[in-house]
Amino acid sequence: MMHFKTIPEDYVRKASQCAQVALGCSRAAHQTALRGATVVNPQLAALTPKVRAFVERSAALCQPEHVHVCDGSDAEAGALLQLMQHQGALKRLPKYDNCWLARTDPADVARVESRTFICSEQERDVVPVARAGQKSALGNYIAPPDYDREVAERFPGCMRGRTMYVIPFSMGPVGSPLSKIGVEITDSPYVVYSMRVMTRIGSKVLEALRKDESFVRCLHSVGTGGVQGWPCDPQRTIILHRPADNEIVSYGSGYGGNSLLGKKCFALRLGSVLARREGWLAEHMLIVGVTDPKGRKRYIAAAFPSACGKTNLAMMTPTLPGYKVECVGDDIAWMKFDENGVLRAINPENGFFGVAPGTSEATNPMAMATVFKNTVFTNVAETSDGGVWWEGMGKAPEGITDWKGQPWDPSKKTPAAHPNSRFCSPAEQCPIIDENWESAEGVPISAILLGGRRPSGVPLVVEARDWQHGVFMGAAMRSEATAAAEHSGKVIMHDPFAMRPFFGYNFGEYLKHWLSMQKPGRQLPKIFHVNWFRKDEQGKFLWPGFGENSRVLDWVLKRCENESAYTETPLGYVPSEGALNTEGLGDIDMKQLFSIPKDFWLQEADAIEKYFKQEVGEDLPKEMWEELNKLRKNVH
Ligand code: SAT
Ligand code: MN
Repeated sequence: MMHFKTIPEDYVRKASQCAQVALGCSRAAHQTALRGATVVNPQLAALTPKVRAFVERSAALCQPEHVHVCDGSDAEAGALLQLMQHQGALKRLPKYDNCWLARTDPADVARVESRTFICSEQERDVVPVARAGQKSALGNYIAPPDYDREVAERFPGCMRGRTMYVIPFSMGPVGSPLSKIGVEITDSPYVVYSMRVMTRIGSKVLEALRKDESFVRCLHSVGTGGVQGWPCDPQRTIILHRPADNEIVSYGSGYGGNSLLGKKCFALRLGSVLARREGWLAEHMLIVGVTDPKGRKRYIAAAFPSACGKTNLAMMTPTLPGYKVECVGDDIAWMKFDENGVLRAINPENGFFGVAPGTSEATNPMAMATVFKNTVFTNVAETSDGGVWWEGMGKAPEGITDWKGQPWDPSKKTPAAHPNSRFCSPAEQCPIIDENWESAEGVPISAILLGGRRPSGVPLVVEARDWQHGVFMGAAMRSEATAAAEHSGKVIMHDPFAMRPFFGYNFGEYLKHWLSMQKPGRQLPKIFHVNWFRKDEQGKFLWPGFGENSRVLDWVLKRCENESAYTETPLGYVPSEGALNTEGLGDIDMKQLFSIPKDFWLQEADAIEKYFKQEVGEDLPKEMWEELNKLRKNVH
């Protein structure tokens, strides 16, 4: 069932006649759909009836000139690149192997949370009761008639003169019991190419659909407007989710999470709803494998908000001797307890859509070894020899062109690369990609880290006393705003479980779902809160971070085996003196790094209380009040 109800019947009839022309056209016409490219496109007849119905209905609505079903082949990718070069959407970067630069419309540079909505019959399905009828910080509700109206106001005829691409994609390895399938329809070749990197697409997915017909319908159009090479419609951008019908509709933006609908829209917003229904967890978490000097390998999942160093931790080069870190994923984890009670995780993605600025040989050498082939860079700066540059990469060479395509003047203090500029690279290129990263059953998780950017008051690492306390730590997470969304300034925002922009349903219910994971026979991972970003009074970071974070992982993993000493504090367990290996680190003010200022924490408890009351109210599980009371009592 589709939800374009409010479109007048005669419109749909006319549109379908027109779409019939596109859909019924000959094989030869399909071959020319990529304008001059020699691509043999799978027949539309190869689509399952449900996919075909979705395609026909979308074509009727959007009226594209051509329909192209993506097979995922290299020839197809080559043709897309050729087409985008021709359109001025991509520029080759001759310094590297098969690397490309996209410059967006300056108004389309990040996720737009204020224009992102979840639709359901009842508002309370989406937003906690305390926010009924008001703006909520934990999700935007849209009623079904409004959803239909927003679609009807934007989509009719929006693909006129364009090719409509049909991308069958799998989140997770094709065929894994933990994986899910989607079909994204889009008029953006940039989206097709990026989806090819970020997910598994094409004929093998259609094949899997013949065995199990269910899929998430994703309809996307960049809309009409924008600048040369980057069509978009920032004034009317909207991102809509209808979990009950497995449907995502996005209009007006070509950027990241707004348009690559497998990522935040499917894997997190719809994913969290599916996970709750089916008894698993869809989380904004990286996954890493850590091997200790004794050769023991454990996996850790970690939730940090966007642009807080997930990619850096996921690809860390440990400074502690004898340690090895391998990467399973850098952004999203789908996790489920298996029949032995072990929590198993897959990375549903196939690539990295990482923040470029700050990435360097010093901070993330493995990312640097990953991104200079087969990569699309978006909104980074360009060097005169056809390479890329961004803030934090090292000394700026002469003759840089900034992300807007203008000669860059370093004295003007405007950044050369946009702070949310990104690389989009295949995960398999990462030199330390884990051997089990595509394992169908997922990797076993020993510990879960939670964290954010907290310049003051929050210690380097704290272990939760138990599962319930860990869930409270997640609920109480806060972090400084970053450039990944439209928020500005350095405000400290509540960001529970780093999921604030990604909840697909009522946050109170989400917490209950997490609490319900505790069942007899399950090996619950230990939960820790970490903060690499604490500063001293002069604004200098107290902890070196990056590869030195392996020292924290060392303590964490030893705690998982009860091998290292801890001290109880009002916040939870911290390393006892000497238990955190700081050998060779030089001058670190451990006292300040682990201090728990009473005034700060009383204020923090007040802020959490206010947030819980205002945003969640009656939907908050009572266990969270218990934990908040404990925190207050402990701090006093
Ligand atoms: O634009 S994305 O949502 O893909 C990136 C992020 O915010 O993590
Ligand atoms: Mn993310």
